Amino acid sequence: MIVTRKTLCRMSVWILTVLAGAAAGAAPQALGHPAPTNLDFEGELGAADLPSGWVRWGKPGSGYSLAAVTRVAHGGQRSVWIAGPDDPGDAFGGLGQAFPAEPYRGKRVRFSGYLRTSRVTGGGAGLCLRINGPEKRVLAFDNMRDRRVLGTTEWTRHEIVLDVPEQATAGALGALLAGSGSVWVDDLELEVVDAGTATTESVARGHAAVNLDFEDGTGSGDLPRHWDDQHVAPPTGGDGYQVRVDTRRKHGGEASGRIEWKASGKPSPQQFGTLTQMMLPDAYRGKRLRLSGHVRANRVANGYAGLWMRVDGPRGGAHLAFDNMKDRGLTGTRRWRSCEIVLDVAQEATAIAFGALLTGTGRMWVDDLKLEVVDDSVPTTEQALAGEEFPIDPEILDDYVGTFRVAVQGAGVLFEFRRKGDKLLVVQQGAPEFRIYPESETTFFYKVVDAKFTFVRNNQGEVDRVTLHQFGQEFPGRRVD
Ligand SMILES: [Ca+2]
Ligand SMILES: [Ca+2]
Repeated sequence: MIVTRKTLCRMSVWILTVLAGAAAGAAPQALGHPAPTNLDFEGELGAADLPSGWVRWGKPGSGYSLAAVTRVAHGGQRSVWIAGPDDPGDAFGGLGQAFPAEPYRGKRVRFSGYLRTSRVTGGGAGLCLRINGPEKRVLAFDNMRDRRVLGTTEWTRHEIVLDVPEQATAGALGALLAGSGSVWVDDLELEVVDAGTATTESVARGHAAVNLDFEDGTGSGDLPRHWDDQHVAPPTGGDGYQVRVDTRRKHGGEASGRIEWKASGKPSPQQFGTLTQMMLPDAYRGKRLRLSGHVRANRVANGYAGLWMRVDGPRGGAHLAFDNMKDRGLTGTRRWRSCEIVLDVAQEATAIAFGALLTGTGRMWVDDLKLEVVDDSVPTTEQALAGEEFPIDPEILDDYVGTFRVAVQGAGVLFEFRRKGDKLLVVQQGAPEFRIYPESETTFFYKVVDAKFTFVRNNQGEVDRVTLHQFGQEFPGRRVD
């Protein structure tokens, strides 16, 4: 199978989490307030003793306390106090509110406020501002991830400056704590500023592309902080691979990221382990992006070690560009080697995923990654996994549209083929849509996985069957719709 249900569930949860940013754990509901309200916390207390107009952010039960307090305030009588648990893991706590975007469209806004902290450790305390567009797309985002407040500090003013695009539908603002300790929040303000005020948008890019040198310690489950081992690209994989920070082998600094096959026996050809980050593409739209870094391999067999990068498009996962170094990964035992991937980031990109991967057995390390815009003189490394594209008459795609049931290892798996202009797209049982590319008039290949379909006509010339080619096998399918 191309994608298992388990992978898909994890994938969609992960993508939603990442795209919506830290503030999305519990998205604030529209509160019916015309604009941000009660920003000095002097108003009446609302439900659960929260300041009126505000809702709690973060997962319930993650150990964060949140209260309006009167003993400490920057202005007036009251502030809000957020306290983190001793062992916060990757959870965060905070408070926020939604506001309509209309009054701010086409303008630059500054969200500022005062924070006071006591013994904050972990990810830190910060303000957060998010601008949403249609279909819950995040148009602009900054949660101060690169400049959070740590330790014990007196009342200090902090700010976020973002542009609100014309297509913005709503905004959300708030304050959060990711870690242990306490933060007090007071005297927040949202105001329109002129173009002379620089945006802090550059840090929204840092929202995901962080800890590229693996020096930032561990996050959950001994993973390098801010890295994930989820498998956001099909096919399924991961089980049997361990992903860790390694302080013994490193290219620079004191640590690297390591992926190792830990299970007994050999992984199947479709398994792999990854280090993954996702980021918003805004800073890179319309540009050519290079991911470079250093990779080291130890006894890698029946597979390879390398970097990977993918540019996602709208509609839940259609891939615009992809390269996983399948054609040039490291095998055997190799000292640190410089690797790179170059992809174009289309205007319609919605996310960029990147990292390192290991297939087969053995162990790999990755360190000192770098993302940078390059000019058109640098060729892209995008790969077509199964050959070159074949020019076809797009009208022929109509013959392939429909749903087919393919027999895979005793199970009937439904694949729906759709035409969009001159493109053929395939969806497997509610999974995200992937484009498949013609290598002949009847055979179409995935770029994201080494698999392809061949359509078969009956005596009347109607396409009533399809064959899935994967793992060196053929799986027959019949049209059901
Ligand atoms: Ca106050
Ligand atoms: Ca390092």
